[in-house]
Amino acid sequence: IVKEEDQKPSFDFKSYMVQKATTANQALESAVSFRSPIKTQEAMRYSLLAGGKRIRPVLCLAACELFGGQESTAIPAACAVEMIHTMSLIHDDLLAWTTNIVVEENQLTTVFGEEIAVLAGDALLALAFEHIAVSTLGVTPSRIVRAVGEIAKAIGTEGLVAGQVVDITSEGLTDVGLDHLEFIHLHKTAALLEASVVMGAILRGACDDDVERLRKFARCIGLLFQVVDDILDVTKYSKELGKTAGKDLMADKATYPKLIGIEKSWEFADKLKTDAVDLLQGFDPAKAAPLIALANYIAYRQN
Ligand code: GRG
Repeated sequence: IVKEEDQKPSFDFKSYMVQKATTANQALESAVSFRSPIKTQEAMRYSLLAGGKRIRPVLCLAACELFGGQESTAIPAACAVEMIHTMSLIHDDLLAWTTNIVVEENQLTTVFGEEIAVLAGDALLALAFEHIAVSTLGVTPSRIVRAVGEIAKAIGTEGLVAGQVVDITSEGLTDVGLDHLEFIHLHKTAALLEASVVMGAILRGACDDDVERLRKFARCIGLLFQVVDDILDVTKYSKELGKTAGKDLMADKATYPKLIGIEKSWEFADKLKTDAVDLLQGFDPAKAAPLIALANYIAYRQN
């Protein structure tokens, strides 16, 4: 796809990402301090502070700032989405572990064992809710309750769990169509991006119309994230002639390139990115610049 000059040249996306990710990392570090029982705390810190692009917290902060909010308003919610993201990766890895799929040496389950990994995931899930409820300051209780409702919906049977269930029960099926694939991605990936963005907006007091506009934006970039991921998988795979065990096991998995081909997958990605950017028209361009740049980043990233 042809890279468009959606970003204002004055906006330095790289510095923005570094600054917001640093804020998120510092807040996460102090949210999961050392305390007893030390084993679970260590495991939580090991997985939460291991790195990662921090896209979800940055989206949450950027959405809050779109409406003139401060970082401090949305930082507990931003940490909470990263805690949920991390716990979902832990539980996803556990599934691979229990089904004997080759796992990485530094994975939580390998380092701490299965029982501690389950508990660390559970504790992160609980901490996410505690953190939004207790640490969000200067925001009305009704906004906090709405934000909590959004994140809860993104996790359960209308969100991540639904996506994961449909994904695992589709493995090996030969008749997985586009609607089915879209359902999986909208729930497994887009739901948490949606909660991140929408919580940032709600906590700052955005009106319902704006919240719904941002919800659509987030769904576009969530799906975009996964379409690009599918394309990158294929392009990386064709470069790696050695083919790893993980990729071989994914051979049966439905992906956009498999269902519609690489070219149409790029066209779809391009449309999703354009739709996402269009949804931000009408907002203050300077304040919308970070979210537009994030959409571009998701579309053009290399990993
Ligand atoms: C949350 C209760 C609860 C259950 C979880 C296991 C499960 C149910 C869902 C699986 C969700 C899953 C693993 C989705 C994939 C999400 C995804 C796109 C991961 C990659 O995100 P990046 O690239 O990762 O943002 P980094 O490493 O940068 O943080």
